[in-house]
Amino acid sequence: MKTALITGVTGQDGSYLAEFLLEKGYDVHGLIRRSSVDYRERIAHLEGKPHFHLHFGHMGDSMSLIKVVNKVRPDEIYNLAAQSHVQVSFDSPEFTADVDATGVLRVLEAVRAAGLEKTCRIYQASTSELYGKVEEVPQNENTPFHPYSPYAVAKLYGFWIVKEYREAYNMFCCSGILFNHESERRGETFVTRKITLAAARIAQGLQDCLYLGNLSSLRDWGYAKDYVECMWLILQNKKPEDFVIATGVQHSVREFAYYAFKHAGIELKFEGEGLNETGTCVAVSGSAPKSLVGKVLVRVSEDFYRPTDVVNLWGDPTKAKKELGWDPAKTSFEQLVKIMVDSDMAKVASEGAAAKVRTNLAEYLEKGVVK
Ligand code: NAP
Ligand code: F7E
Repeated sequence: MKTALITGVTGQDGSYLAEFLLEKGYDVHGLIRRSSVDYRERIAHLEGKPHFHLHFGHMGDSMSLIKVVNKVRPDEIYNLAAQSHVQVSFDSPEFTADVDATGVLRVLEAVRAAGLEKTCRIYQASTSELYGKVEEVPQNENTPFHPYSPYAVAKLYGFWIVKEYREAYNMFCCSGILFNHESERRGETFVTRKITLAAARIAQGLQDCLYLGNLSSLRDWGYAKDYVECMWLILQNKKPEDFVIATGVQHSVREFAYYAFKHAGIELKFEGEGLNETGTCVAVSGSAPKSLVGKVLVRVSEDFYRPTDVVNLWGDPTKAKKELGWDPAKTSFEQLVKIMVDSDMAKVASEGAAAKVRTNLAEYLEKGVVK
């Protein structure tokens, strides 16, 4: 039985990866940080399983990482822990650098301190944000990096330190350069989940309007459940190498909103430009209230614009397809939107009025202010 350690196990990807590795017969260990509230919703269903174990630690604390790596002595480490929100990285740049950049170094050094550098394989959660202010479209493993946020700059250090340890110490450590991947478990302040939750709340009369930032921003969105398989495949490869993981299909934030609302029974028409663009309901179907017709349901707010925004991400997954046999077309964009909207329609229906309170809190958190 192989042993894996996942940092960031409570996150979107960590929870899917833990499920995936347990199904493969791994002994799975996860790193969690202490919090004043017990927020382990995404892994609650795994707790108590005989091959699932949790350890306290923090990416900013070398001693805790050394202790956990030494105790678990993993065959594989998946380093997924990060301050992963790009907007938040402008508000907390130093913390982001400590966790997302130096944190990677701490994990690599913990492996060396435990004397596991010859046996332990390490996956680093790298990101398409490295391409930032893109110099080529679509982006592949040879596209130059141009990071465009404190988050991306921190992740660039992570990418290079992994490469450096691979070359300097002959360690099997690799980066997956993953493009955006979403799911029903996505954090509520990332744009896709913010949209699917709002579509569900508006369709059920619990929210009046959705405020977004740059509607023209383009992303290559995949399904997180498909992407964790690739993390594993990267570590099963013969040679330690870096891979772009993407679907090869690009859509705008506006298109994501259009399809999400449509699936919730609300047909939107977008008009205007920039801050004056609006999305108006022109028809309804299913159980969506007829009173929505004619109402502006999507507006643009400057609050959600970023100091520098990455606007043209589009990945080329050819290498992963050829060398790892990974299928980038397993879940289509339309299926992804459907999975997320269906899940949020059910969640909002079960939460009722409480869903309204959560809307406000999520918006304030993203703006960096809690009123
Ligand atoms: P996520 O849902 O935000 O999860 C982040 C995880 O990191 C959570 O478990 C969080 O713990 C943990 N964490 C944060 N700071 C920590 C610290 N100081 N010490 C210990 N744990 C800490 O992110 P995700 O979407 O699953 O993404 C996983 C990784 O892939 C991240 O590194 C992200 O930057 C990267 N990535 C994501 C995407 C994407 O589209 N999802 C694309 C490319 C790369 P708490 O639950 O306690 O907060
Ligand atoms: O923004 C625009 C926003 O926050 C996507 C992380 O997982 O993927 C994620 O980072 C786009 C940006 O994700 C709103 O300006 C418009 O252009 O969903 P997001 P992200 O910044 O792409 C990468 C690959 C990671 O590595 C990260 O960890 O959407 N946008 N209006 C908005 N974004 C948000 N959040 N909220 C809005 O209202």
